[in-house]
Amino acid sequence: MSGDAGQADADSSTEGRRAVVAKRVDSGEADLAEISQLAAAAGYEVVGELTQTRTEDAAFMFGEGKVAELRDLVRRTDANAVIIDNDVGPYQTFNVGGKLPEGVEMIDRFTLILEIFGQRANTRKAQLQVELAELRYELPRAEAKASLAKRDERPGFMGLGEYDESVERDIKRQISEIRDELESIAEKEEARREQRRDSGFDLVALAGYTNAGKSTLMRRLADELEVDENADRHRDLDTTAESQDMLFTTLGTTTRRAEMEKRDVLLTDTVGFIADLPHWLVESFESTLDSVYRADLVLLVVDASESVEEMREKLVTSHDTLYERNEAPVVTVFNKIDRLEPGELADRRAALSGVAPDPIAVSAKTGAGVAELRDRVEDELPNWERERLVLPVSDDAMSLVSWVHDHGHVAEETYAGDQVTVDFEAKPSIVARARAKAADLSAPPAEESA
Ligand SMILES: Nc1nc2c(ncn2[C@@H]2O[C@H](COP(=O)(O)OP(=O)(O)OP(=O)(O)O)[C@@H](O)[C@H]2O)c(=O)[nH]1
Ligand SMILES: [Mg+2]
Repeated sequence: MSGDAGQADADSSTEGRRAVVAKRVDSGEADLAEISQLAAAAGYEVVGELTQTRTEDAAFMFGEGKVAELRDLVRRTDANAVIIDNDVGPYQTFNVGGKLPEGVEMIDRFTLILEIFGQRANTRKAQLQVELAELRYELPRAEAKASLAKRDERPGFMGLGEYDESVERDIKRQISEIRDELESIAEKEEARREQRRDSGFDLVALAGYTNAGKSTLMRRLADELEVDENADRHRDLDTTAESQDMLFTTLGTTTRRAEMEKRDVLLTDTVGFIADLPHWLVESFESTLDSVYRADLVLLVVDASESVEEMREKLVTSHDTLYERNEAPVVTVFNKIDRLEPGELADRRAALSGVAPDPIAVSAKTGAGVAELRDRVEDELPNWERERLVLPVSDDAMSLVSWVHDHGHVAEETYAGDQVTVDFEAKPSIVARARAKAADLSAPPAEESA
């Protein structure tokens, strides 16, 4: 054993998940900040770091000398996992793994993210999505194995090739079963959204990178009440305490009511984006983002305390993700302005005006700017219609008036003689329904007129 163990404590008895993080880049300087945050989110203590700038080695990803260095670092730090922030192929995984001390796990960026999602998937939907992603990760590997085995096979009984083919078929069958179940969950959610719209709610979704402050902002804007009774029950890691400074604290969706000046809004918090995810992983979690894609308004939250370059990159990726499917207007929210000097905010606004034309600056933490954000939400939501109904006073008319109160914003309600007049604003669909109900009130009952 070498003596220069650095800060590695021999008797540290934490959870016992100790990881060395490593990354290779073709040029420039490899940045380990994000992979380290992801590792922490998965519950690893990062005990060592290693980077290399060189072209990819086909057999080892890193240069062979670097792999030897990696092995020494793993020994010195007593790590039991190596997390590599590169797209490591199966062959490379096998080769590097062979050079490492026995029992040391090899993890890449995608499997690490899957691990986090797996640990936190506490709804049926989230679990299905994780399973789907895992199966989609396995499928090409199983296919490769089956075709290799088939090639080497000798004629005869059920050979390895056939066995591997049946594994492959099994994966495909499971994938299609999970897809079906996810689809039926999505249909139920869509029905629920429609029902909420019919009740006069506007649906607003929070989107943005993980750790931007979406959940904190949600708590700031929303009333205490959580509306998702049990359909898609989800809790943050710790709902009562402060949000954690950690990637992917929110995985499922939470919807809460938020009262604006006039409009009743249902606010949905959801999973954050992250860069460089392979398409199979993104697609597996697509339905989590349905509440974003199908909202009436999207608040795109960015951490304004990051550098202009980081913000730009994240804004561009977010817009790409959103614009593929989203039709709702998007309002950009610069969050965490409590961390900025006043001049810095102006600089960021100017520098990013191309990707974020008219951002609202807030601090979810201190509440600064949140009132302006509420006003902006109301301005940007699709317009309401104004209507005036004159009804003969009766029990039915009174229940219609209270329905109108529940579903829209009543400006005036006046009684004159045996008539009541309600002057109100509501969504066009609500106005149409109120009119129809009013027409029913004044028309003679159907049975008698027949
Ligand atoms: N200084 C400061 N910190 C903030 C602000 N808003 C959020 N944070 C902190 O940023 C971290 C992430 O906040 P979250 O609300 O969990 O972020 P999120 O976007 O929901 O993250 P995911 O659920 O992981 O996607 C937490 O440590 C928050 O306390 C803010 O306005 N100012
Ligand atoms: Mg969150």
